[in-house]
Amino acid sequence: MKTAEGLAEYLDSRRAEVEEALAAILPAPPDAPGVVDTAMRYSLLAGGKRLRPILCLASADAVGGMRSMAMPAACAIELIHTYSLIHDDLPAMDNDTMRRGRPTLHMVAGEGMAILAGDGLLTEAFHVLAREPVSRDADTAARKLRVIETIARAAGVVGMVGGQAIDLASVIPDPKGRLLPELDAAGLRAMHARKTGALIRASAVSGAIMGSGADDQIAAIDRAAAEFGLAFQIVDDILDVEGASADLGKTPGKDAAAGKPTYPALYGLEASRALAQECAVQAIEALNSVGIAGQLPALAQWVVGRRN
Ligand code: GRG
Repeated sequence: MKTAEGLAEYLDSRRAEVEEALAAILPAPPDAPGVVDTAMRYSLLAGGKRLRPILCLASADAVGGMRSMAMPAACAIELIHTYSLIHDDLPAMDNDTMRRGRPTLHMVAGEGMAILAGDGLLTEAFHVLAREPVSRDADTAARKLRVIETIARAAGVVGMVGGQAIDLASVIPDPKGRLLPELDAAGLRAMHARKTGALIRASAVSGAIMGSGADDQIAAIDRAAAEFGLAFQIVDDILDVEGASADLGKTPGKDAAAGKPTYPALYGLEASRALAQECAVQAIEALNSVGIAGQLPALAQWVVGRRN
């Protein structure tokens, strides 16, 4: 495994590449009307950890592939992730006012434009996946198609949209009008596997596919990413309890205030931390089983220690 410093440098380099690619990926005016273009870029280019695209690139690296082949998928997933955050923040969903350290898009552009910016980002993601990498090679075309299927499944009702629907329906008022979580531990895990886990898995799997990974490598990366995604979510729940707004770039304490089922609410903070660490161990074991070392296992451990 690389040192912590090695991972930090790796994250910085990949993040810089992703920022550069994202800045160039959307159609610009006059092709796109300026008003929706501005709204899309406001949210897309507002920072963010870029965890999903980095995971995609790291997976291409892990199977010995070319990162440039995975960059379109990495960007497409960040477009989809950004759309999900814009829509999640809307008054009809989480009704949040801060995201990525700035006012949410609907606060500055209005709800209608925020909905359209989200729609635009989601659609452009599939435009990018169909278009890039530009190649006449039949094997590359087959891999692109497999990635489109993987990402569409993860983003849709089988994955993220389905998870969001379960989440939206998961808080019920009791007779005294208090909000009670409707999900037990298994239900919570299944909801997160769809809502945040599916896109994280698709990020890693898409990188491994575009990096020309072998099937056993892709399967192991998928198993590891499922654990990684759960660890990410548990830590997100912990940070929502412990985190400061300045670190998170969003409003902390919202889950508890909304009566939402969370890992700390179900297990307590200490057990939640142990659960996240166990997920990282499982992820690393899955990668070890096919001989994958380097940045991917280091990333799995990093996600457990993250502070934002
Ligand atoms: C609206 C269809 C639809 C889906 C929304 C992913 C999602 C579903 C909502 C996000 C709600 C949320 C805050 C979930 C916790 C985990 C999560 C996805 C956090 C945000 O991702 P980060 O931490 O954010 O990677 P950055 O800004 O760093 O990209």
